Amino acid sequence: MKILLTGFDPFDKEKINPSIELVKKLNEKIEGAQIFKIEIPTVFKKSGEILEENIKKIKPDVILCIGQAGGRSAISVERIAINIDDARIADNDGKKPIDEKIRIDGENAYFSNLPIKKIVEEIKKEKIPAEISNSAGTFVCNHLMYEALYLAEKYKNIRAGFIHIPYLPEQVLNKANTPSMDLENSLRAINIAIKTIINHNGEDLKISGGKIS
Ligand code: PCA
Repeated sequence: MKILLTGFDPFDKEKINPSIELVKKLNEKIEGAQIFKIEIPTVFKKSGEILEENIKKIKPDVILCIGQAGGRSAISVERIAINIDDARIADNDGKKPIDEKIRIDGENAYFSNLPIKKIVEEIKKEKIPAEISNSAGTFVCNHLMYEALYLAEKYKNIRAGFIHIPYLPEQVLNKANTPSMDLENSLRAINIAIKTIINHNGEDLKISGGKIS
């Protein structure tokens, strides 16, 4: 099994992005699966283009994208990506699209086809906070997740999804009341997620990951 794993470069005045730090630290072989690591720039259009180039080259069975979600306290396994770019801040190329469709010929949204509930449960079993997220936002992470699922349909038989991780403790030294998670725990969580993906076939768990609002 080939797993394409992506992390982002730092953005929004941060010096570090835990997603790429974590990707670099993961083993290149996990339970027999080969892990191919790619750094993706936090740039709307380019992120999808680089992903597609690597899909053509590597022909992965699974695409797992990791991103930083500043302000979130748990590992968040994303359920859905929507067909819209709506930026509050500029990407690393200075672009700030507002209400632009990602793909004219794409669906309004795509659901992750990874076992998202099972992943959350397995991470929690190891005493690491994890949750389903019902929105990956409207910035570059949502864009990349949307592209991953659009391209998974285009290139066939690819499972794809996205996991957001919190800030690192060193990123919140001057951000009062902002949660963080150390790299060791995020790394353990993503390892568990990958093992769950490798060993899973069939239906996801039927347990709630919903929210009232
Ligand atoms: N997080 C941003 C983009 C890159 C990253 O790591 C996001 O959540 O959209």
